[in-house]
Amino acid sequence: KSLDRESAPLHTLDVTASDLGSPTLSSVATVKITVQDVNDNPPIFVDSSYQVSLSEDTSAGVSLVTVSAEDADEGSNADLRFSLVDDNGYFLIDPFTGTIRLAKPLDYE
Ligand SMILES: [Ca+2]
Ligand SMILES: [Ca+2]
Ligand SMILES: [Ca+2]
Repeated sequence: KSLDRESAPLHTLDVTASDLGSPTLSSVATVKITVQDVNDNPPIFVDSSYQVSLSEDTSAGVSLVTVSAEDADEGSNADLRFSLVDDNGYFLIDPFTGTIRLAKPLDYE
């Protein structure tokens, strides 16, 4: 059946060889099977939405919120970078930490 590294990264099989003599003689060997990762899981945000409220006199550079995501794969298949989808110039996101900062002053009006 199908393998899934995320649920079972290692399988161990014991294999017996038996002869047909009398008495029957046998021995056992162990086969260890390591399942290598493929990128079959997308990153999942810890929270699906975040809400921030700030006044228009907030200084540029202030940290507003830090988003966080997890990925069940391993190695580069789980190495995440954050970016803004609709970049209107007001906000910056740190690609490594997920911290969103105000890039320039806001104007409520
Ligand atoms: Ca999998
Ligand atoms: Ca992944
Ligand atoms: Ca995987």
